[in-house]
Amino acid sequence: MNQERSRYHIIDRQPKSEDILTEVLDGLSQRPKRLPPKLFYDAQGSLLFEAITKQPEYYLTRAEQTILDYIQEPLQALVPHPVTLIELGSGSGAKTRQLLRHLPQATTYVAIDISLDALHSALSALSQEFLHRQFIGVAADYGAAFSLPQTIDKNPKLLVYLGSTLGNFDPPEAQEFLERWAQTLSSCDALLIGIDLKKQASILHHAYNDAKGITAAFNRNVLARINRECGANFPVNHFSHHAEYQAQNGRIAMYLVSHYAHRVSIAGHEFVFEQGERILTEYSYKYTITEFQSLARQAGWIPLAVWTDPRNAFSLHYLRPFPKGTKDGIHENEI
Ligand code: AVJ
Repeated sequence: MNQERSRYHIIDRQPKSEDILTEVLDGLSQRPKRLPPKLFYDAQGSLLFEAITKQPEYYLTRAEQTILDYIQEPLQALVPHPVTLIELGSGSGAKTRQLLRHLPQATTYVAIDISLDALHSALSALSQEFLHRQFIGVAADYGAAFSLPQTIDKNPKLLVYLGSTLGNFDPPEAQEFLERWAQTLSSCDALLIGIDLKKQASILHHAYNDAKGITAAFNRNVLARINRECGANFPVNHFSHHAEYQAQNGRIAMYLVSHYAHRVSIAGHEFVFEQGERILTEYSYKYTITEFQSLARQAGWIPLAVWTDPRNAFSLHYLRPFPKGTKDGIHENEI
């Protein structure tokens, strides 16, 4: 192994335990009780998510990687030279490796992820493989008001948001999120985003109920994390994983179901659980290509290209922000 010091720089704006506690108390005070999906990704949760992506039922990651491989040439041609890649929710960096290979014009790579541990392991590996690029990590909640680090260069930017993570937002939130980035970026910049497609309910069901129970462990891990970080006493093994496709809303909904009636105390606050009561831990919205494109247009983006895998399971979209001062990408005086 090359012992050379890896060349990357990390800015730590990770949410602190107090922020996590506030969100937990807030979510559990709602009816139905809920917990935000970003809490899944502590060190253990990030590893469990990696394991999910390797399960035979979880087609999303493989389908997206298939698309990334097969669009190498058109993508390289569409993306500006040089370009700074900014990736939201970079996770293990497996797909980033593919992108960096395909995009020699990407001189700088900025990874933004909620997990500091995941950032360190991804950036140390990537920076040893790609010696002539600049690597910056930002440990932050990119869903909250987020600003890019001042230190990044003035190159055009490619915002990368893979894995269909946009699906964690409900459609109005997703639109707001996309609007915010359209405002932040300029019309020379672009967005590459992965979106899971609507499909047969049984395929979706199995993807979120894998036979080995990795998704169940991932779901329950959030309670273990809250016990550890917020001084709570959830009986973790007395909650079961439940995931279902709610076709009327086009989403997977994931819950933790309490086996019996009990009380949980969290930093001096008490929460009552009925037998069978559910905590909503995640939505994962699915779109058709036209549904996503119209959402993106309403948020200020022009869809320029879309690709799918051979099974039409997953889609990858390339978009650019409308030029500023225009609506629908058309100058007012052209209408
Ligand atoms: C990382 C949000 C894209 O919704 O499929 C996987 C998370 N949850 N299995 C998804 C997840 C359960 C995943 N995203």
